[in-house]
Amino acid sequence: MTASQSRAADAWSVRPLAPMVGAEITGLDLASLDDEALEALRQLMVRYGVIFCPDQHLKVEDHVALGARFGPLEGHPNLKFDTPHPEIFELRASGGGVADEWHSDLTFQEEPALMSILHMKRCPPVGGDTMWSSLTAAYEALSEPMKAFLQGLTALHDALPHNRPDKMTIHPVIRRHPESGLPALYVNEHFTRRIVELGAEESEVLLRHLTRWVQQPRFTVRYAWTEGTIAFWDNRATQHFVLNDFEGERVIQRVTVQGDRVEPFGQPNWPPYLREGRLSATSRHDRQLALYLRSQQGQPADEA
Ligand SMILES: O=C(O)CCC(=O)C(=O)O
Ligand SMILES: [Fe+2]
Repeated sequence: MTASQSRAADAWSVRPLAPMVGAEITGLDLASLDDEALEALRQLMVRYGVIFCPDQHLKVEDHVALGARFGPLEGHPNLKFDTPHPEIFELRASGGGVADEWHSDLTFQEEPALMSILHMKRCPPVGGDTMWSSLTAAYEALSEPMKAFLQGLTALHDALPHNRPDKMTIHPVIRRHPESGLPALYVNEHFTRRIVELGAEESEVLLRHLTRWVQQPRFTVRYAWTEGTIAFWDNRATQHFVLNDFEGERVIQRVTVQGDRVEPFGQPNWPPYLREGRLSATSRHDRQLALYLRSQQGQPADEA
């Protein structure tokens, strides 16, 4: 942090909540941040993966305006919400209906969200916590041969959870964080379907292992909300999960900052796995991958 940025953040108190991810920041007012303070906040988000600012109670317009200072905002590509502002994504849940599968947001897009800013509007007295996991810590804890192996691979992600399995893209399994330069393990159980360069059975076993690996408690933080808390998470280096364990109403509002192309860490270096020869009963396991690859070459999907 430069001297001028640290001045802006001097009055803040930053309390790490877990060794690998998450910090709570107090002593600031998100409704009146100057540019230096905004930059200091962004750097804290990159450093901690997710940061929480309690007692903010931002107005909707201020929430949207704050988000827009971090970059262009995006609405949700698949889900429609009746909210006061097109850039606000609002989730109302009464005893369930929350995102209780680990994910980074929107990884089925070529350019997945860079970060999200969530305002906890209403939360139950107990339950409905959200967890985050550090994908850089998850990567770092892998064995050296596994790290080297994964750097050569890419994975297919799709929007099946939003009933849009036709929306697909491929990302490197290990991504380089564009700001920290650190490698992050970039597969998640919600949107990642297939390791492109492995056979279907191999892919299934490896994805199961990796998506569970990132969920280990040692890589995570669990946050118990209070109303008016604003959270900022770095969607390039974390996954999150909401506990579906509460009674009563839980309302969040979120704005999402557009991301950019996912850069590989290392060099994906194998061709896609596509079996030669005649179709058979097991060909169905390769069908989605074949469809995607053909669509990229401009070939009609029905030939797969
Ligand atoms: O409700 C939450 O705590 C987070 C929900 C979620 O997955 C999201 O906003 O991306
Ligand atoms: Fe999410």
